[in-house]
Amino acid sequence: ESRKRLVIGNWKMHGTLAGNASLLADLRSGAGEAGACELAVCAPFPYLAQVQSLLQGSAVSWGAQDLSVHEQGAYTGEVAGAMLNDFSCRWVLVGHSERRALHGETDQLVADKAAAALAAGLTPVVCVGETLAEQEAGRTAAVIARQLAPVLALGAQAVARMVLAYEPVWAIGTGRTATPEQAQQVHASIRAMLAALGTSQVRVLYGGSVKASNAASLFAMADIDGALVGGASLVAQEFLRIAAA
Ligand code: G2H
Repeated sequence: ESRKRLVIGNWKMHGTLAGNASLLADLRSGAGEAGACELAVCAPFPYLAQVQSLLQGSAVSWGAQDLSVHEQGAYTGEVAGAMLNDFSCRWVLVGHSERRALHGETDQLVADKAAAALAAGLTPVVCVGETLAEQEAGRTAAVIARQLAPVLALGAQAVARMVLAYEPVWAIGTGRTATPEQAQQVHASIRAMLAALGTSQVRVLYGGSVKASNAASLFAMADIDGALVGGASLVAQEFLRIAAA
């Protein structure tokens, strides 16, 4: 009945073969401490084979940070969902604010990528969040609703197989975290949209400067089902402490 906690690390464009090997070994051996929480890492494409070989059979699952909306073809530089499947990815982030802001991804493209992920048998982690200017203008709820509209339009059956992540852009990598109450308010509004669709079991993660020191107070909120963790996921003990929270 209740939604299982989920903590996903987003390595972003960080890592080396040697550094990953020690991080992954520490996660592998420490993952037992995660308890009732599911744990996963989303690594850069070139490292997926390494992640697969070092995490296989452990309590930690893995995924990618983006995928192409296309199945295959003349799309230089793109990576298809089926390719992620070849490396046993379970998850794929879509619509991270850095993709939206730096790569011009639109709400519709993000929804199309979520659909492409589902078609490939992957679980999309659909990220939404408002900028500082939008928040200050009191437009948070409207922005989240606009970003989610084409995703929810995919229908209840599709949405039921997704994970959502709320990441206020002003809290990403800035050290500024939304207060638990601020985050909870947005999560509750997302939860209401999901309930209207009849998908109450979808997990909604919080992201934006989550650390071991603030994770417990965020996870205490009724509608926060876990976290999408950037910077703090690059340090094994910090990441494991977030999961333990
Ligand atoms: C938000 C988050 C991970 P950080 O982008 O997706 O990053 O925890 O570094 O703020």
